[in-house]
Amino acid sequence: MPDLPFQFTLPFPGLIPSKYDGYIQRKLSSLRGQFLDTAAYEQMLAVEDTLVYEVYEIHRPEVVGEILSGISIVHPGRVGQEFFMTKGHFHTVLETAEIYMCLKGEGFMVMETPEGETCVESLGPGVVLYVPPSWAHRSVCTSRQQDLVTFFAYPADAGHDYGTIERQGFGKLVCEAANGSVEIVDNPRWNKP
Ligand code: S6P
Ligand code: ZN
Repeated sequence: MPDLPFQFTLPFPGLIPSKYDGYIQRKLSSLRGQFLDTAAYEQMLAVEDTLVYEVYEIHRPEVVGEILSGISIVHPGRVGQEFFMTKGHFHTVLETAEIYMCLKGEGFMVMETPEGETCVESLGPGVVLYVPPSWAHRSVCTSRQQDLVTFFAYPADAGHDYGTIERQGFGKLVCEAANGSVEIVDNPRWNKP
């Protein structure tokens, strides 16, 4: 844990924090059930358990008033027509918001409420996104070459509810269209709340 107050830098080009005390790697196997094209998923996984995204965290005590921040890096790739993405989650303390700032790459933040309202916002360098309290969120990398790198900050006591999204999915998917453009489509397998 750093001395207080503390600072860190996000050096170019990698943007990996100069100090961090948490590091998470999520591979294809940890996203089972989330991609629409299950045949493409199984085929890809049989070849390699590809690294989909990485998270660097600057931890703080999980108490009211503290803020946890870090860097999320989603790598380019697709499963079938669907772009690589994070698992996505609600916060366990539902009424906690989160700020994201995109530092590099191209993509989207897919969001939805417990009542099934959906919203998809585009991300690019310099975009600051406010994820309101109660909105589940998932970041998606749509660049074919570049990582999607975002800085995030949220209440340190928020916690993560992954189970709800694992069961119901998100209402919107981010896919590559036949002509190569990016399209947002309805998820036919969404278990709408
Ligand atoms: C945490 C925050 C991010 C994500 C990260 C990975 O509240 O939203 O740090 O944890 O982008 O996504 P996920 O859905 O695997 O936690
Ligand atoms: Zn979050």
